[in-house]
Amino acid sequence: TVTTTTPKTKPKATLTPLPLLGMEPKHLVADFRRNYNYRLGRDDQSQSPYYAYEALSFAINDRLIERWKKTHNAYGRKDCCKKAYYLSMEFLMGRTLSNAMLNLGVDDVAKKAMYNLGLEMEELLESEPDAGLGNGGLGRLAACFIDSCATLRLPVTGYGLRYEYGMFSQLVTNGEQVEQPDHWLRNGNIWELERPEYIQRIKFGGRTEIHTDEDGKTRVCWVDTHDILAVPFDTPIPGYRNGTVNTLRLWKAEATEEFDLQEFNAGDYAEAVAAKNSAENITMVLYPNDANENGKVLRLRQQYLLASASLQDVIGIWVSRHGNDFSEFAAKNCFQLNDTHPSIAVAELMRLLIDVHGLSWDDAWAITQNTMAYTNHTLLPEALERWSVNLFRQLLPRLMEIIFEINAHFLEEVSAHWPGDHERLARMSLVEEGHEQHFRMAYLAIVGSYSVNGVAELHSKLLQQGLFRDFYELWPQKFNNKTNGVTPRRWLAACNPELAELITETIGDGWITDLSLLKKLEPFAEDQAFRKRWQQVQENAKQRLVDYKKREHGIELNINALFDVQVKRIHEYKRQLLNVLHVIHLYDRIKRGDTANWTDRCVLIGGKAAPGYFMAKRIIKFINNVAHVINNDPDVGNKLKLVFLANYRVSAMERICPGADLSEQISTAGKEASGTGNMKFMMNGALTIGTLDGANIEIREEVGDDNFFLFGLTEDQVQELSHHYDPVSVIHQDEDLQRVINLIECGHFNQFEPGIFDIILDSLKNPHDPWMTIADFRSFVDAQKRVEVAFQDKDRWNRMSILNCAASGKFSTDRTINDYNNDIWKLTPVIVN
Ligand code: T68
Repeated sequence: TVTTTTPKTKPKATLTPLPLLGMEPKHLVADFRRNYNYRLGRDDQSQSPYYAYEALSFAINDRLIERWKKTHNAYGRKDCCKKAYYLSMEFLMGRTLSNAMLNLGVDDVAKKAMYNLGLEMEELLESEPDAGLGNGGLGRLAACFIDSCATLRLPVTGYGLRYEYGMFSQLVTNGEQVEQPDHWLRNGNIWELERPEYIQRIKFGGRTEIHTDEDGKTRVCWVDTHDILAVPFDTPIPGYRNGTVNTLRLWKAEATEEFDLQEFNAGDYAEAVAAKNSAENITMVLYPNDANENGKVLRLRQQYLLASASLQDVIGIWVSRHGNDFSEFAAKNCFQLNDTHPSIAVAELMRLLIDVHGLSWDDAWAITQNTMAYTNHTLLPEALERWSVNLFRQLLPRLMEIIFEINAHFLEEVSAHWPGDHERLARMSLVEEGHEQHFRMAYLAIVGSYSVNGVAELHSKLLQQGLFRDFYELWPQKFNNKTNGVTPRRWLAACNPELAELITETIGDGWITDLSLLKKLEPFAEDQAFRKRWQQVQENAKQRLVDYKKREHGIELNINALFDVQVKRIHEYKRQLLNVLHVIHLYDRIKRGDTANWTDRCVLIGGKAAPGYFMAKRIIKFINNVAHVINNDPDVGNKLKLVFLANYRVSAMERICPGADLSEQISTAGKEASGTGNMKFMMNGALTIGTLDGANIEIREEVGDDNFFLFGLTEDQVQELSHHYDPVSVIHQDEDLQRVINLIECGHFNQFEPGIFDIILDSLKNPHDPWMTIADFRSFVDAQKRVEVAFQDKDRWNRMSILNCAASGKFSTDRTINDYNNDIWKLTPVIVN
């Protein structure tokens, strides 16, 4: 028999702390085995590398959580240090495991541990699904930003949505894009932690009433609402080897309990369960449109859920410490709005401060205008969000009232500044009049913020001189530039370990957290032995890309060819068509026998088209048809290959950018806000062929004219030419171009599919073609010839490649985030022991 003695008084709970988890191979091996056998219940019989991935991930995640709690405590101890919140509808995180191991400093150790267990790390990493919760650059920027914030020890939380389905995965059938739902959570997500204790309630629908308190104060009440719950799921975001682990908090929509009860009691059991789904649908799927507003109710619900849940979360913590004293709120909190998608936060903060916490309009407005900051990511008019006022009236009646009131106050300010200027008043109003009224969300964001920034020098300048000119004239001090970047941890250290090792061996490892140190590589461009090693590393990276394509897609690439890569969303302004016209021109030269001094070339194009964007989908079909003809023509052989890379995504870029020779950044000048793929390629030693657009301009400034292949009209020239653009006569005057167009017109690439490329020809020949593809053809072909000459001189190419990498220091998000912090957020770094 066992006797137990119970102490008289209940002992204090001692759940924490535990001794720190070990970081040696033996510790990881032990934890891996425990997870594999007990948490996952597997044995040697299960061959799937997926379980091995999960078992290792649990071990790594436990180590993140230790540091996460310490970070949380450190932020708390700092007597409410100022914090920033990055509000974004998209966080395009990609995979987590390898980045987590790198940042924790256990990457080598874990590799050894897995090796000792007879497992291949590569295979294990490959079985992690991408978290594809974003469309493209904007979502990936948010992911790079939170990596840099943690690395810079800044107290910044990311707030977003936990979509059940991320960016669709792309199949290509008969040359056409077919979308497949991306149920990335199907096997669970070991990196997230549900936090039911921070659930928030979100109102929709209903109506407003004015209530008068005993003291005669009036208060607006938003009543008869259909509420839903926002449930937070947290993911740890580790800094680079500094003990800091920040939080990415993603909201999931769920039905409320009484919502079920009412319906159940009415006897409509099945209907009640079905209605529950309609609440949970809100965070079901990521909208796959980049650069296009679409005005759908579900999208507005998503936006409001993000804004309201995140603000309530922050205010809840504030009130728990300061009660209803908001005098210091703006000094301690800052919300960065990632485009206008979360801009309803401006009105929601007003609502919470006034209706819920009893502040006056003026006090609430002063706080709002001192806490919100807005980043714009596009000049394209079709991307600017406008919401129907009627939709607001039905879905968010209280927010509609608040926006009208903000507008009334704002227009008074405009009138005072420009008395009698009615046109300007109409231009600047938050309400666009017309057949139906619309709210202009970008204007709401500008009016409600103390900072407005673009994402590259040219883009910020064009915002000030064009799109937001009136606002710039009113408040020049609000406007600023923050040139984008990418995190060097994922985009160099993790994705290109061999190059990273060569760099570290040459200049030390300081570059990983201070990328400007890459400058030290510059003198090595003149070192013959170093150039040889650089070339070998680049060739190995190409070989890995070749092997991968062969293994996964059965595609044979010629390693000696120039790898000419364009990967990004498919959009007319990005001009994948210009790239294909050049490929057809090369094909035509081969067919004509004009191949003296030929440079073999593999042109790789990848990217997803928005499912509703017909032209973009037709461009994918065009690329695939041209590829089919060229790749099967025996006259072509190894001279030229065109490959469409299906299902381009974060994890694909991690393989692609180390193996690229040439990076195509060929948008029409003035259309690409910044670009960030351009930076990833440069960092990995690819050379750029590009227009004077977005961050290309700054890339060229950093690396020098001699090491950049420039072509095309400038933004000014595009503007000027638009008044008298005549593509047909340009075609007539250029024999090569004429031949290319003829080949397309005669159906060479669509022999059994008559007419399918007519819309492409029509758009190219249209004098109103805003992308001016034909105008830049000749200059592009000439630049491509300069690329070939450079590529044939291996020594020169290697020198240029080294110089590109050496000059890429500016394009680290560590620099970008330091700029945000110094100019906008003004946070103090917090050291975590
Ligand atoms: C991109 N924008 C810019 N938008 O195109 C790119 N849009 O130049 C820039 O480098 C990048 O942002 C980061 O600043 C986008 O990626 C979207 O994805 C998007 C999504 C939904 C709605 C509108």
